[in-house]
Parts: sequence; C-alpha cells; structure tokens
Amino acid sequence: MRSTATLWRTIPLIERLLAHSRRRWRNLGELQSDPDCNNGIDDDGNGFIDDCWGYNFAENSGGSNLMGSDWHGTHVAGIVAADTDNGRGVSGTAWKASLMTLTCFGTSRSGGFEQSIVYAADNGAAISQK
Ligand SMILES: [Ca+2]
Ligand SMILES: [Ca+2]
Ligand SMILES: [Ca+2]
Repeated sequence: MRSTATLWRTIPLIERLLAHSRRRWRNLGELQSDPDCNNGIDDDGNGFIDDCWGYNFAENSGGSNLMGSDWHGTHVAGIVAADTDNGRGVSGTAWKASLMTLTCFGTSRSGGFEQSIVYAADNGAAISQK
C-alpha cells in the first residue's frame, strides 16, 4: 500500500500555476536578497536568475510571473492543493502540499521538461514514490 505521507511534500507542477498562492514553494535563497524577485541576479548561485517561486524553463526566465500559454496548470494546482474543509470550492488531493511552479509550456515556446524535473529533485520536490 502506498504511503500518503509524501503527498504533503513539495510537488512540482511541470506547467505553470497561479502567480500568487500560499501553497507556492519558495526559494528563500533567492528571495532573502531579492524580495521583489526582479534584480536579474542569480542571488543563490544555483544557475537560475530570479528563480524565487520556480522557473520558466521554456523561455529561460524567472521572476514572479511564471505564467505560460494556458490555464491547465492552475486547474491541476487546485486539484492537488486546494484547501479542504473551508466551505469554498473543492478539496485538493494533497491539501497540505506546496507547489513548485516549473513552466514548460511558455507563451512563445515549449521546452525544458528534463531540466525542470532535475530542478524539482534538486530542490526537494517529490518526483516519485513507491
Ligand atoms: Ca537562483
Ligand atoms: Ca534575483
Ligand atoms: Ca476548498
């Protein structure tokens, strides 16, 4: 039987999701020196500029807006991490999880699928479980 304990870990969404959510994973190494997440510097030295909330691998960009080409990731984010027992909308399947935004379907191009999985693993997200 599968353990549900890992469902409350950080889960990478290899798409994109709402720009602001309290369920968002955050990169404190970047945000502590760049709270507005727009200085154009790789503050934590991990190879990604302004990756405060995740990264847009399709268009090789960070910052606070990681929106891509459609709303599918936002829909999936709700399925995964919507608050439970609050009388609003749905309950997520992993409602204590934080979500890491990794855009691979950008506004002008797609790509970076493999790199996004490596990034997620390097930053503690649950990639798979047994
Ligand atoms: Ca960085
Ligand atoms: Ca920065
Ligand atoms: Ca709800």
